Amino acid sequence: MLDRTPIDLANETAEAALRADYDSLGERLARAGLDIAAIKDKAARFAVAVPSWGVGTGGTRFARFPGRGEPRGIMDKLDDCGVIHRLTGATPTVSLHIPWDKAPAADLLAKAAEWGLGFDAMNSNTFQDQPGQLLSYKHGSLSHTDPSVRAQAVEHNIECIEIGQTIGSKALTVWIGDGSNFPGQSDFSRQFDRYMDSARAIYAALPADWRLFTEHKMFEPAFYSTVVQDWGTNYLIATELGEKAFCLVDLGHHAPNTNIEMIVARLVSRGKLGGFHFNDSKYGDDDLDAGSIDPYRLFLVFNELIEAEGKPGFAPAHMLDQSHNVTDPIESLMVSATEVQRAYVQALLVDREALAAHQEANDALMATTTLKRAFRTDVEPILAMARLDKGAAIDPVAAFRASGYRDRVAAERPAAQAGGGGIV
Ligand code: LRH
Ligand code: MN
Ligand code: MN
Repeated sequence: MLDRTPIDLANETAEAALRADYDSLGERLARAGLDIAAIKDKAARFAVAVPSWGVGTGGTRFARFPGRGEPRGIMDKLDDCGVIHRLTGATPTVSLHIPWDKAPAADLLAKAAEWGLGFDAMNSNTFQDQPGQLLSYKHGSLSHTDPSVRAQAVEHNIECIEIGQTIGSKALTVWIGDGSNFPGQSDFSRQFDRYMDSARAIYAALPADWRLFTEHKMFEPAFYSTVVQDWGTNYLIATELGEKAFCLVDLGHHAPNTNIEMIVARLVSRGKLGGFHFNDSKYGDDDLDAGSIDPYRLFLVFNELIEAEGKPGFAPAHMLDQSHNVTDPIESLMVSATEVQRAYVQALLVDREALAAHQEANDALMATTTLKRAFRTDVEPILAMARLDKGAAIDPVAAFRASGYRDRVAAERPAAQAGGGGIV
């Protein structure tokens, strides 16, 4: 556990300076007609889910260098996720990956309750073979040429729904590695038809109050073509399946320079945006920390989301999906959750009336300046005050380091072996 004392102690030292910064920002925002308290309340309500697999040290296909006190299983992972939420106040839910996180529902619920956590979307896994698995996914899963492999993959997804129902999850995220490595290896149309048949079978098993998220990805592990390669295919899937099916946008799953905020706007306009896997990238699916490379792009995504706020049924799921190779995963996830929240708050500051007027008048310079003005505002005092109000940490990383949590779990959890590559 992580008791409150280190948080309170760290907060006591930082509180006076924070109050001064918050008041001064409040005055500045008031001059622009913005009420800082209302913005802070929205910031406090903002939440982003943590992926259970994110709290372990990641790895590349070349190597994995484990960190200290790596979680041994889902119970340790939930402890780490609990710490992230306690310090940031922004990550009340955890997204599980099956079968990595299989455990009795009562144990999962009890551990989550200790930390005040809930469960976000369930993630299925048909991109790896598991020990004891009957049929291999080497040549695909939901789109495999062999109907028995497809049936096995469908069954697995249905099992994920069933597990999710026992722990209060309300969504299933499906990402597949299916694709091809050589021109001619697969018939694009027949492969996609097979995928759709399988997806329909999964959709048919979806409870009435659940949503199905499908996640597109341009490449990897298949390097010539993937079955769900882009938002266009993803939109086809969600549209053909029905009203409970939505597209999930993982920021890292696009070609460099893709205008992701525009994809977001298109999906919003057709009511098919399901949610996000936030991360950042420079070259491909780098799974770098959200906001660490291009915070402006993250802001522009949130600019579209704020524009869409209030539309009927608009409730995109927010989740981090990143891999930590050189940092403490708990620290990275705390910083990333805060970066996502920061982009949200900055987007709240955009003067939308002025922006619309500049757009109508074709004043490109003033339109873009309107966005930049919001982006340039340092909203840290708002985020920190939202945390302080909740009893979370003004400075989560400083409080985490002062708490000694990593040393404590390093003593309890045996050191993991360094080894070959892996996706997480
Ligand atoms: C695929 C992906 C997908 C998986 C996760 C482990 O690249 O983003 O969301 O579930 O990685
Ligand atoms: Mn993802
Ligand atoms: Mn990914």
